[in-house]
Amino acid sequence: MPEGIIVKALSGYYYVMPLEDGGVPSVEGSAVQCRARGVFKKKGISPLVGDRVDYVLTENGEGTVDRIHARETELIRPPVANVNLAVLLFSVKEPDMNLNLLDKFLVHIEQAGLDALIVLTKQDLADPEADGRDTVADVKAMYRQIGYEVISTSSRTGEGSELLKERLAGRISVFSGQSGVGKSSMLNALVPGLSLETSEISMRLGRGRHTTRHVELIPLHNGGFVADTPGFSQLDFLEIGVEELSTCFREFAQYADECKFRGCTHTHEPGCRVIAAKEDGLIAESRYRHYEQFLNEMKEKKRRY
Ligand SMILES: Nc1nc2c(ncn2[C@@H]2O[C@H](COP(=O)(O)OP(=O)(O)O)[C@@H](O)[C@H]2O)c(=O)[nH]1
Ligand SMILES: [Mg+2]
Ligand SMILES: [Zn+2]
Repeated sequence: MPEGIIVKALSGYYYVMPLEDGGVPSVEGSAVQCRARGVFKKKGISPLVGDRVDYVLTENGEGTVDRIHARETELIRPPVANVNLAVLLFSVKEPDMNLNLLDKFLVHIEQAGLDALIVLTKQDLADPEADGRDTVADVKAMYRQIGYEVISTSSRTGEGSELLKERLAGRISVFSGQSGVGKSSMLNALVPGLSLETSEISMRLGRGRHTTRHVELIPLHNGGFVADTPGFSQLDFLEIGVEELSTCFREFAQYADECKFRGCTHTHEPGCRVIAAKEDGLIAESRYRHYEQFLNEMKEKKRRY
């Protein structure tokens, strides 16, 4: 039975891109429009974009999804299966880099167990002289220190696109980031022939319009797939436990092990090694501040639900 990957789901149809022997998608061929077998519905299973499936061709050139292979991962927002890399795009300007949001994404990624790649877009707009100091370099150094890979790109100059392409090879990735940071422009630059809609940032609102709608996987020519997620997906902390939050800040771990009290929240406890590390400059101020903010946000949410 032929195998494929669901690249799009729309109005009860699943669009399956055939995989050749060796599991490489055949980018040249077009996707097969499939219905799912009735049995999935009965069992309450719905195929997801990103699912690897067996399908049969039916007489009209369409097909039927017959079996869903076991999923490696399953994201809820966006609803995509088998994602193993989250690419977090932040522009150096227009809109300004938002480290609070970056740390929020990282918390969710750590919790989901995905690899993260931080991409600082619109490098052509960076102007260290006008800014007084090279804030982009500071941000890079800070996140690299924690252990995240950070790369700089520009869809205008082509900077960083080869490296980014290499990182996406053979994986299913999601591109996440606020509207207007250049996700669609970057994908257009990476995939010859692709022409996703891009939009001017609305100056009045200070944020981009939402031009990307349903989830769709875009095949790259190196066996990778990318989901350009619809606009800015709302992140809340409802699925994360208060105790779990600090473990999602990777660099806290080595200090948290040595806190005096078990279950230390690293906010006020005597003998807290995390607070000490922050005071010694071993943990970045902004990371610690965001930890405190998220903790408060979580407590507030849990009170209301
Ligand atoms: N200067 C500059 N502008 C860019 C770059 N990439 C995207 N843009 C612009 O930023 C705006 C938003 O881009 P878009 O790709 O639609 O962002 P998305 O909402 O994240 O998909 C558009 O006006 C693009 O032309 C870049 O590398 N440099
Ligand atoms: Mg877009
Ligand atoms: Zn502590």
